Amino acid sequence: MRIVVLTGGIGGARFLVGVREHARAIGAEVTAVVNVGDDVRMHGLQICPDLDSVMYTLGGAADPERGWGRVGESWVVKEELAKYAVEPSWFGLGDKDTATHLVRTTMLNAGYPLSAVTAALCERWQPGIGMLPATDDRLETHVVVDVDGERKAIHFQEWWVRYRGEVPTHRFVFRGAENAKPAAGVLDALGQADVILLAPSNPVVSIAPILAVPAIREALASGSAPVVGVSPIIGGAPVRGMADKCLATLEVEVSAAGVGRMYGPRADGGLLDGWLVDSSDAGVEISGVTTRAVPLWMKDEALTVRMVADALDLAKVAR
Ligand code: GDP
Ligand code: FO1
Ligand code: CA
Repeated sequence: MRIVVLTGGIGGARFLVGVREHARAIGAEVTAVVNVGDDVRMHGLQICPDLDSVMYTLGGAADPERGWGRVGESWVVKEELAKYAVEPSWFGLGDKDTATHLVRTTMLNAGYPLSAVTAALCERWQPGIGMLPATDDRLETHVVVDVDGERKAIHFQEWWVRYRGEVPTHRFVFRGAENAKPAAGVLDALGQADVILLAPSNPVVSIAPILAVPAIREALASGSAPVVGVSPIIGGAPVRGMADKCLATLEVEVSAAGVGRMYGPRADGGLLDGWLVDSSDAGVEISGVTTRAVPLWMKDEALTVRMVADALDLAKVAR
């Protein structure tokens, strides 16, 4: 069996730990297609937060408390940059993490596509699954906001890290998406998939930028593999992160039903055949989508494996 997972950073990464474990048990092959909308160039370095969250988490090196970057990190580079008073001062690069960005940027500058660079980085981290960026092309999430009485588009990282999303926010724009092509390997993975899972990642800034690549959206819509999504919203709130702020901007209800309806039924131009919601959200109904309620808190690996097994089980009935 071949499983493809569309994913963002930490929520998706934790889900993938369960997918990898379950896949080992049933002899399945896993490919993650990872959001690149968060990617940003800072101090001349190309930073890919979601790819790194997935790579470090599956490599056993992620910081579980902070939710991004490396465990046991030190901050000498950040402190030294601050002494030079260089901007952006609001964005911190850990020392260990910086080595990753140096390797990545050197390879990108030498002409390697991001997919090849990611494969090279993964030789060290051995994530145990295939990891592909959604696209090798430049695709960045920008956010239209009002700051100092002026309406402008800022990078997603500035919106989140500098302003914590606490500025009047109008919309999200996936710059470059329209002309972006799926990265090498993505269409093959989707075409050969027996099931496609949408991780419980942020629907607005992690999953939507992947689907903004026209050929990826098309492959999901017209492919034979069932698509099952896992709700990142439990009891009307995101477990952590900014999904509530993002959904509010789109005027989508912050609920498992709201996100499920936003994704919509595949039979009707949407994405989903199946939608997994938390037990506490039992009773959610979305026309044209098979829903099921199971525990969705990824408190440990065993619970996450159960969730994954439930998602695969739902895929069978959701065709
Ligand atoms: P990011 O890119 O680092 O923000 O991470 P993702 O987009 O992959 O995941 C963020 C989402 O994960 C948030 O919207 C959370 O609600 C969701 N999330 C985190 N932990 C859990 C959990 O235990 N269960 C579920 N269902 N969702 C979770
Ligand atoms: N998040 C912060 O809140 N502050 C930071 O200084 C910061 C730096 C950073 C550097 C590399 C990286 O991969 C992620 C980083 N993040 C930081 C997390 C990131 O802003 C977001 O949480 C993700 O993009 C959301 O997926
Ligand atoms: Ca993200």
